[in-house]
Amino acid sequence: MNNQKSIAAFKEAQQHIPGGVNSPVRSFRSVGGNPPFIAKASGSKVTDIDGNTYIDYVGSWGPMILGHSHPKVVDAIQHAAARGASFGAPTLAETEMAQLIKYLVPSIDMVRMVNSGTEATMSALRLARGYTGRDLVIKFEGCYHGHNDSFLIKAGSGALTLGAPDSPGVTEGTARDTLTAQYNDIDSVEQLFDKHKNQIAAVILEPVTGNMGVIVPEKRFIDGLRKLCDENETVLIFDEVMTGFRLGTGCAQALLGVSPDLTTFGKIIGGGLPVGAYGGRQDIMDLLAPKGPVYQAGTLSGNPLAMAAGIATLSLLQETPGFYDKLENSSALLEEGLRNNLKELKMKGVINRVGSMFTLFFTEEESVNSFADVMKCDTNLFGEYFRLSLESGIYLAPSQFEAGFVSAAHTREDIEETVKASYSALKKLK
Ligand code: HOZ
Repeated sequence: MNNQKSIAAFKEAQQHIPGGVNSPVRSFRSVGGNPPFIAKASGSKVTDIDGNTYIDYVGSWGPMILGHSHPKVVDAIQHAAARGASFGAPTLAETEMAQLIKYLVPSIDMVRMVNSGTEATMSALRLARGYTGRDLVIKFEGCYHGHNDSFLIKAGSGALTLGAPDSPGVTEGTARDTLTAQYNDIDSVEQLFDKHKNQIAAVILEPVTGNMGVIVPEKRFIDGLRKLCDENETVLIFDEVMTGFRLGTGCAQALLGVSPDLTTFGKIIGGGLPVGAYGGRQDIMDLLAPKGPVYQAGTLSGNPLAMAAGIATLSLLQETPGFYDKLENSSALLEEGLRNNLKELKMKGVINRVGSMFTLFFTEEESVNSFADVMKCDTNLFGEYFRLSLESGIYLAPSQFEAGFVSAAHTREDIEETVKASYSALKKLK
């Protein structure tokens, strides 16, 4: 595979952008090799500046559930752009987006648009603190909620990938206000509630994790969180930036049968454009300025292009008959293929999948249900697998601690080709 142009581009980028990238995992630092610089994308595939085409399971880290450059989304963006890129004033599209989210997610009474998932979680936490008059927040080790100071404590995703789960630059005071518990371990949460009576403003989690790889919450855990938050008048925040509209139109909360008090969104609701949102119970959301005293604002919030792309995407998800069934079928086919590969080659590994989110963990363990399990994975082996996959035209997330995403544009042929390439890569690793 010729990647000379990408190699040169990365070298040049490193002269001007820290690490050559605008988001750390993209640098391939933990897996080795040179990141392909992407020139264009269509459907299930991305093409780099050297002309190599890959079957893409990154999907811009989640937003591209319809596949890249879906004609209806492109059309919506083009029309919106022609009417004006940004006004800093109310538009009809913002109300339409809010109505759509409320209609699809029953726990949302009111919703506020922002520009990224990071902004959404940051604002939701401030609101929870304003509502409860308390300072402390509980997050889970390995969960990632964007790069706000409060959440860069034992964080997942790029922070974990690059070995910096607790970032320098976060003040001691902020770190003190963030308590960490263990995912899928309700007792670890209960202990924190016992120790910090009437001081915990919020519990935040990825209801199905993606940022330490895919982990499914046990029923006792997720139901237990709801109960503990109710008993302690603490705000339960589901960070559905990744899972929102990925796991169904009702998001992970519908799948799990648990209603959070607040939910954060991003990715899919922007159809590939920068976006975020947070919403939930009326009595909490009413505290937001200008109605209430909790301040949050943004020049580009509710941006017309992002609203147009998001509305087009959400509309297609709910209007396309059997959309999520088809996605489930393609994803199940991929899972089955990967499982068969491991079995045939007599190799150890765990595949976790929920709908179109999946992770192949390189581990000797029988299951991966916790952060401790994730930490037992062989990241060097993953790195080798990643590079071999890329070499054969399969573009996976460049970290063991991330989810892969299947889109509606992935065909049976794409999946079969992926399974075949994965077999060859695994065989070389034996
Ligand atoms: N940390 C992000 C995914 N969990 C990566 C974002 C990006 O590099 O675009």
